[in-house]
Amino acid sequence: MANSRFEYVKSFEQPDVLLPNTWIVVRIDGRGFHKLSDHYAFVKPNDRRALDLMNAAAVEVMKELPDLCIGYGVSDEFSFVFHPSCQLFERRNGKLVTTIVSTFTAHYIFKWSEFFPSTPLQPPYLPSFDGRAVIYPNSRILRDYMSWRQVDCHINNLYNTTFWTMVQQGGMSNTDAEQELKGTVSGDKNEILFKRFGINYNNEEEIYKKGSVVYRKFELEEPTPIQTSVDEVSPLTEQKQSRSQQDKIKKLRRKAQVVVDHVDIIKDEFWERRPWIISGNP
Ligand code: DGT
Ligand code: MG
Ligand code: MG
Ligand code: MG
Ligand code: MG
Repeated sequence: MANSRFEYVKSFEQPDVLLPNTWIVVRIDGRGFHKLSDHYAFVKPNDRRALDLMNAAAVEVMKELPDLCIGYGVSDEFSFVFHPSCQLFERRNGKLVTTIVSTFTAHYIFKWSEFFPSTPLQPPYLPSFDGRAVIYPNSRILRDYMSWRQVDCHINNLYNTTFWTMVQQGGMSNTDAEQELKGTVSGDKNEILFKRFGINYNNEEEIYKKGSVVYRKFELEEPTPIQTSVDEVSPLTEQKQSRSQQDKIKKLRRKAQVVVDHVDIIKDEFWERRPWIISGNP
């Protein structure tokens, strides 16, 4: 194999290593899920089976990749976060993204029948996902990224809930409902839901309002104030960590239970109660 006259082609491969000591977020998104959700008759605006299936696939991804510290999912997308200390695949962009995308897709398809027992998958409506990696230089910005996705979830869900209530319960046409909602703010939508349909948006299910967070659970007595700079000062300590220390941490992470929560990740409390997510230890 070595040193054949063809081997020069190897030099065409370009490096795609992501910057060291940065948070890596791989966000995947279902391809053409608008059509797919129609074909399999997903409940509008939220299909609990579809969301539970996304979460089940995400849990498997977290279990297979102990370097991941948290994931966040809404609709047909999921964001997976690697800690700045992550060295998986020498931090190669292509390797990280394709591994996440294919592992997620494999589990999504494998588990489909568990969540949709009477609706078998059928080509050409087979689920597939695209993915991209983005790096963030510190935990503040990483948290702003997570907050961005959760705010998006809230805004879209309030809109979709109001829209589909006007159509399904109010008998309005899609066009009329869309027209009436144009230019409205959150308060207006809450009022339409409450005054016209007796629905208090606050009582809607948390999974729809907040999306889904997946992370490893370690017991903790009480909240610990976050050191915002912990991930900025860690590279030296990371380098000093011995091989056996790193292996020990990996083992702990592998053993830990992966849980799914539907909670606020914008405020400090979530992160203060689970300091290991930002510290990466364990
Ligand atoms: P893309 O991502 O550019 O390939 O195109 P889509 O069609 O996947 O569009 P995207 O990702 O912007 O929007 C997600 C679509 O998936 C959206 O049309 C609604 C659909 N979807 C996701 N979750 C649910 C659900 O729980 N129920 C229903 N009925 N539809 C859903
Ligand atoms: Mg997309
Ligand atoms: Mg999509
Ligand atoms: Mg999407
Ligand atoms: Mg190989």
